[in-house]
Amino acid sequence: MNDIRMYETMRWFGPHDATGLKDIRQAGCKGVVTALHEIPVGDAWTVEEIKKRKSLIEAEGMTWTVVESLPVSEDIKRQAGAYKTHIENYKKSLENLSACGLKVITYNFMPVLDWVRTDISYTMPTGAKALYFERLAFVAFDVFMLKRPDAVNDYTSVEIKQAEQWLAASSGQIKQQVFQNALLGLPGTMGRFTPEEVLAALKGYHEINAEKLRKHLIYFLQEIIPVAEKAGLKMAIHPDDPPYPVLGLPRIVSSEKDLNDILETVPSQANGLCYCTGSLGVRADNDLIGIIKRFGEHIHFLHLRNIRKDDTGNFYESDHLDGDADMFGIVRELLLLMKRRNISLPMRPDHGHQMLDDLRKTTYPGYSAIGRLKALAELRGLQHGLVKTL
Ligand code: DNO
Repeated sequence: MNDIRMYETMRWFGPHDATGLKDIRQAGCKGVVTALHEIPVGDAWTVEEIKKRKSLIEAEGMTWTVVESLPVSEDIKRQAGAYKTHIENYKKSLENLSACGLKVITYNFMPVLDWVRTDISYTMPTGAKALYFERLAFVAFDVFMLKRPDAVNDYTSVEIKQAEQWLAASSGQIKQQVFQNALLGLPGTMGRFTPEEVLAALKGYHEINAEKLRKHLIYFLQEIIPVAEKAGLKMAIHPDDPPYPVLGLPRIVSSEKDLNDILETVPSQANGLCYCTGSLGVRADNDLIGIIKRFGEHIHFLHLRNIRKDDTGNFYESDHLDGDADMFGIVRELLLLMKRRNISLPMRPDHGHQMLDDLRKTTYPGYSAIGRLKALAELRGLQHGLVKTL
């Protein structure tokens, strides 16, 4: 068993995705990562709908390997409104997914916003476009454009002054872009929140600090993990992106300590992680290789991506083999882990640059076809070489 490899997959957002199943197959993937994005968050997924989606994938010679995501409603995160019904629906969805042969379920526990970027077409020296988070642009958005009440308390006076200068120096077009990008909705949609919607959603978290949110996550896990266990499913929580509080909202899946708390409080093989190098890697205190060493038994899904950060809080999504994360060391450690566990973990190249023909297409930010194809090919090559050395 010396050459266990990662199980290569790509994310597909469903039948309307510009990157189709045939493209994913041509990229050499055996598996597809997807979700029933059209079902309202909080509702149960029926066997019928799951089977329909599954058969589309199987008709192209691939498997539906991972569910990403089975989303957790804001009511569950806030423990308000219909949260009890939503948890029952979540359990039902898990049972139904298991009945259809699904095994790994990814989700996150980030309040309101999933990921946040200020620029979705940051030009790389090659001309390809990347996703970028510019700290001052975000502070300017929060304090001066969104005008979130109390936002000034979350930044230093120096940052606020600099954000004011950023604002004065930026063209109307740049400001407009930052405003729109920061309000982008979930990955896989082109929809965005209105400022009023975000401000209203933030109000719903007024009384919820990190400690409270953590309690809500633990409650949720205590409810659903036994169901997942029984159904033979592995839950994989996705880390926060970026891994720190945003817009005054608490975030509790950001650091190694957070991961440890989650795994320790609800001990079960079914309670696991989506190991996302791009999200965790934004924090300099996250030891990416150490996390594999210490939590490897609970890693059920891999998102491989690289970023380059500076010490003022900016980061952009760099080439997969060329960023702050030591991708060589990471893939090597993952291969050792899989060998130890005698398991092939599903992996997807997370995001990719918009490049070549995709520059002329409208693609989901981060999810154009060619950039991901390139990323996958690079990761595959790295793995191919490394396997021979282990
Ligand atoms: C971004 C993704 C995340 C991820 C969810 C998982 O591209 O990695 O949006 O799908 O956070 O629930």
